[in-house]
Amino acid sequence: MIKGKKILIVGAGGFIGGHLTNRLLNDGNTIVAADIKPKEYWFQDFDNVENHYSMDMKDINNCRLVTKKMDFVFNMACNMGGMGFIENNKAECMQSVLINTNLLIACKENEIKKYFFSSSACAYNKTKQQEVFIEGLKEDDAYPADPEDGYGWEKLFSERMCRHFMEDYGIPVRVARYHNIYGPYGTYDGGREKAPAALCRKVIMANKNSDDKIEVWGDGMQTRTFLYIDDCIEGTLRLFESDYSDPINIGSDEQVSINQMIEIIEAVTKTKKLKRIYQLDKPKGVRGRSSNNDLVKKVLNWSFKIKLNEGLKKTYDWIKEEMNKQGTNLSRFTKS
Ligand code: GDC
Repeated sequence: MIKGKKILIVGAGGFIGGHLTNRLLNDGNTIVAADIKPKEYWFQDFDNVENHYSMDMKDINNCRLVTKKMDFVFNMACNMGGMGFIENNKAECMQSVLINTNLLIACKENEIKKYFFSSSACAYNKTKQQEVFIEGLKEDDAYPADPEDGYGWEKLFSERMCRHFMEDYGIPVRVARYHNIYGPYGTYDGGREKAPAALCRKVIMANKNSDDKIEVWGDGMQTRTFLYIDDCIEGTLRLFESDYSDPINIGSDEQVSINQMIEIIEAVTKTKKLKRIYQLDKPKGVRGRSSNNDLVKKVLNWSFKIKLNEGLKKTYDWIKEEMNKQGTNLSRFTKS
């Protein structure tokens, strides 16, 4: 367990960053938290943390300021979202390269002891994800490089920058390739939401309006592995404490199609079967993506625990509660 350390979390106002802040704080660390979002858009905000709201880490001066005297730095910050966002905002996604680059330079100058970079399954070669049910992606499948355009290229390039900062300057790095993380305190509307939150929201709305149908992007046969946030945080911290410095999958073994995910949501919320309206012109991303977890099981002795039915129920309940608070307005978290 990491305890008694001074830790900077960049992207702390975001979904994974917020949960990580909570955990590291509870474990007895001193946390400095920074995010480009203004205070009102942070998903989680803790009093006993040094919070830097509206701080743009693309500016190296900000990186230099907040990395001073830190033991560890977690870079959870990037301009991102689900397929609806990353397919239509490639230039914005790629600019996150400045966050990682400037942070690494500042960490080198301020002699940080260990650095974490949150990469993505979008770094994997697209041609290996063209079938509905694929073998899980192994870490080597990122090369030869042909990642998701925009967002995936940024992740792959930044992974490599981490590697070279370690090789050339001796900064220990840890890099996780996250496979579609979901759970409470994340985006569920406004355009950046990923499939689990979007589908929960749509089922909630159908129930609220006594509607008998929901809209689904694509034909619903596309597959993914989704990982619940608590498992993600546990895997992340185990990786951070390990001596493994190459990129590694943090994902589940539970590969499902989008249609299966909707069935799970209906089952755990006792919703009667909704008619699916398939929208074939919406962003679909790769046809099939799943995480091969052989390496992570071997080097971290870690595997996911929370199954989709449990995780989706918790996510659904949280989103429902938030939507009840908001009425018909956009979520208070969504800056649109
Ligand atoms: O958005 P996402 O969860 O991202 O979409 C998964 C699949 O669900 C896509 O094929 C999409 O078309 C389908 N889908 C069906 N209905 C909907 O209402 C909906 N909303 C959304 N968003 N999708 C719907 C993600 C990236 C992330 C991150 C992870 C890493 O790609 O967007 O930024 O890096 O990957 O695994 P996904 O899984 O394609």
